[in-house]
Amino acid sequence: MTILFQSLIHDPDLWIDALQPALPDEDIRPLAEIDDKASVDAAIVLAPPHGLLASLPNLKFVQNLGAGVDGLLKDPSYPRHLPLARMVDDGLANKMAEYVVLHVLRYHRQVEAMQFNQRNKIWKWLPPVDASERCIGIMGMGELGIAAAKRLLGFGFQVVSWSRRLKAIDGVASFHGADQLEGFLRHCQMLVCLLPLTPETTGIINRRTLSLLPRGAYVINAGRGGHVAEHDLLHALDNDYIAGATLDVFAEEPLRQDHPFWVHPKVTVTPHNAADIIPSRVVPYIADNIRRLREGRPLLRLVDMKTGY
Ligand code: NDP
Ligand code: OXD
Repeated sequence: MTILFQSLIHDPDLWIDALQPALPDEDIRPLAEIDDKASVDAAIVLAPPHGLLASLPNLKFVQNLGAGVDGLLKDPSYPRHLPLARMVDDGLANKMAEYVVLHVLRYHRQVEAMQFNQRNKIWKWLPPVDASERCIGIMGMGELGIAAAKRLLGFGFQVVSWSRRLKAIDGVASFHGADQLEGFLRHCQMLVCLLPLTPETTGIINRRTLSLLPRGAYVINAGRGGHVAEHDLLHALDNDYIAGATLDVFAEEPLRQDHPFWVHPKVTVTPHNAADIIPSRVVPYIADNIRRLREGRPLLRLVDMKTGY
């Protein structure tokens, strides 16, 4: 049987070269080299074209090359009965924690104000704020949220979190469930979104939830673009309720040329690169799951189709 490798952004040759030594007995091929769809029984994919996976009659297992599986599940023909593993990796979590720390510190240390002053040759002392006086809220306290929270605690920030189920993490005040969202938001001087995109979380950063943040709060979204009601965020930025936003993910990617986020003075745009995987780190996880599949052992890091993450 054959393993299909397909990715919208990764070089298949590079990945197959990395995978093959870990799975020497497997026939791993890029989409262009699959002659017989019936030969494929496992697929390693990132953002496959809609319909592709449903067209593989003997498919038994899907390994997503990312942590978020919303892109796969929005394909109406996606074969939801098959086991789907997502990417969970310390390297990815470290990268995301770096991204969160980078932008939290940028706001905390007023870097934008200093850059403005430098451009205008203004020597101005800005009063410092102690990290212990800033409260950072993390929405989505999974693999990535926990890694980010731990780093932020190390800088002395107050950290609060919001998840579906209660969390017990030293130093973090945990809020959970829809009923506690408002209480959580009221604490967040900086709101970091690391949620998966599901029907429950779509549009969760909207006019109402933004208005529950303290005036002058910042928003950092590295979850998915679909979490943000873009017009509501622009409105809150333009009327000075929200002080700034750092956005790595967008409803439509790449961000279209005429999108107001590109030029908005309070918005930092990054091109969906907060965290990415590297072959040397994740090949062992992928290979382990393929071996488990072959040996009929339980697969790891599976998505719960009921919750969608
Ligand atoms: P996890 O599945 O480990 O964690 C998801 C978290 O979100 C959990 O804490 C979960 O709660 C919480 N959650 C889910 N649904 C709800 C809800 N309805 N209400 C409250 N909390 C909810 O995911 P990861 O941390 O691995 O990844 C999170 C997301 O980050 C990915 O889905 C992806 O969209 C995004 N991502 C972005 C990248 C980038 O480069 N920008 C890179 C990688 C990922 P509970 O713990 O109770 O289940
Ligand atoms: C992911 C991503 O989900 O890179 O892994 O967005």
